[in-house]
Amino acid sequence: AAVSDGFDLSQCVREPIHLLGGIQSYGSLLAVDPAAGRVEVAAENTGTFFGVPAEALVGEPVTRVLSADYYAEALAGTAGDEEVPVAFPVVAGHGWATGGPVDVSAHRRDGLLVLEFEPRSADAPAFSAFYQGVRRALARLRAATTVEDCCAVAAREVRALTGFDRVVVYRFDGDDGPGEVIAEEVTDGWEPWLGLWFPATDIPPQARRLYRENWIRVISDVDDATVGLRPGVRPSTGAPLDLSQAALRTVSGFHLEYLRNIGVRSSMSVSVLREGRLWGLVACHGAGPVRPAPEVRSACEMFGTAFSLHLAVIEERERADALAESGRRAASVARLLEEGLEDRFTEHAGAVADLLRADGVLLRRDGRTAGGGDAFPEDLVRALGRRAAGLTPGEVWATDRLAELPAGEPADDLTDASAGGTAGDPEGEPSDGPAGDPQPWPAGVLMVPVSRRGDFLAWSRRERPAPRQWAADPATPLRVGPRGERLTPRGSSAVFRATMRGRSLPWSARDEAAARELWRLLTELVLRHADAVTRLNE
Ligand code: BLA
Repeated sequence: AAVSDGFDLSQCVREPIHLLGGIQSYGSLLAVDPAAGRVEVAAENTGTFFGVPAEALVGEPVTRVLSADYYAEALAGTAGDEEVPVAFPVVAGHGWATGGPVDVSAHRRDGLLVLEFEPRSADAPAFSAFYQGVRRALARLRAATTVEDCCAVAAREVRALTGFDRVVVYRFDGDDGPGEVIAEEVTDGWEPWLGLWFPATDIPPQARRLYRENWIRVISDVDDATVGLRPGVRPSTGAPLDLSQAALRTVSGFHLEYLRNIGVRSSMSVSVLREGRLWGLVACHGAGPVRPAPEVRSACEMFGTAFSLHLAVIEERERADALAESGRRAASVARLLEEGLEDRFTEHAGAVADLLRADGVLLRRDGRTAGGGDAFPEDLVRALGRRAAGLTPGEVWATDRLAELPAGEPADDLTDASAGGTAGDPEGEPSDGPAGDPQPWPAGVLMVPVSRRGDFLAWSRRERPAPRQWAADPATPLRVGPRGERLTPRGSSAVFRATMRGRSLPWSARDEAAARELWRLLTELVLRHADAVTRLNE
């Protein structure tokens, strides 16, 4: 577990955020056993909500506070499908302290019917006006043709639907990685976050898991006093009611502290998924408390789904275009190499390297090498040769962090100097660098084996040049502040620049495709030249 300044970050990872046993106080909650129609769990504010205290409600028929018609509607609306929640407005019943209309949201969880009640605020949008907003948001999304456009539209339209002060599109780097703000719409006077990276620890893994399942969450007021549930622990399960899908779910105290420290009072985020994985979030912040009506939340959730689907379409198209383009470029590079592979390879090394936007390129055949750009250190060439011998020709192997490979992985044989038995290992080959002075390895390598004897074609990349701008030191993402266990403020005013040490730009699917295509064309080329065939397959 990472410990920074006395705070144990593993606490964040262990916190079961779906079982915190509390809700936000602007609403109330009842969980009903659908077979018996009796309340099994009640929020502790039912007294002020329905005029019946929680302890008097548990075990009672739910129809004591909710009309039989409304209850039947909630039951029927969620019957048969545990995943799909329903929402509808009701008129406050007898004895209700809220007065006026109340929105009810219902879903099934843990075998119970979970009913959430929110007083409908006077400024909730009228259907017609609201529907126009949703249509417009979807139309603009449909018109977006690039990932960047798509994200810009998402930030703008979610802000228009909700009125939050800041809306960002935050994209993750890997499933449990840090993330970058790639689009933003923000109120004048707020510091811009566009381009900032935030440490992975800001959103722990269990939160990411929950956000894959439940696509929206609202924090109405970071200073709200959480309302407990009764019973806090359900006797039948030995655990608090599972609030994974509850709109009123109270959130982690760590995260509330985080939000206070960045100076916001309310928050909402919508999941963006790509092939079942959490690609990013549309994250929103407000200077004051908010209470988005259920249909506004649904609209944002629906927009998030449309955004996720549209993103997939765009990414697929960009990918197909890039593959076609890299195929064409590989073909033109292959033509340059038509006669005399080795000689031509050195002559046109620049073009071969450019094909993958690499810094160096190397072809190793029968112990001889040809190439250009950044030189491949001799020990790396040997190690790659051993690696290549274990792969099938044409099978791409790549890493953007050569130095970080775990033991047992290629680094093992990449650093093992004793494998002298590999066929064609060119011991004593002249090296580019001074003898005895090992040259630094590149940060990333992509390799395609061209024979089963350790011949290969490889590209290298240097350490990624551009430092990331971090909103907090990624090495010490959390520090205890003057008031105890506080997460330190972050934002553009304290930008922390750090380069990802020892990592190159990652190799894309397009890079792999281009490498494979060049390998295929070269193999064809070599096969066409009888003399070369003997050389390649001797
Ligand atoms: C949750 N952290 C979150 C969420 C976001 C962030 C968006 C989802 C909840 C929400 O919508 O507010 C973080 N918000 C960000 C980031 C940006 C943003 C990175 O706008 C940048 C644009 N957080 C910490 C540390 C811990 C931690 C050190 O910084 C652990 C101690 C925990 N964050 C944490 C937890 C949750 C969370 C537990 C889940 C909250 C919940 O849903 O209950």
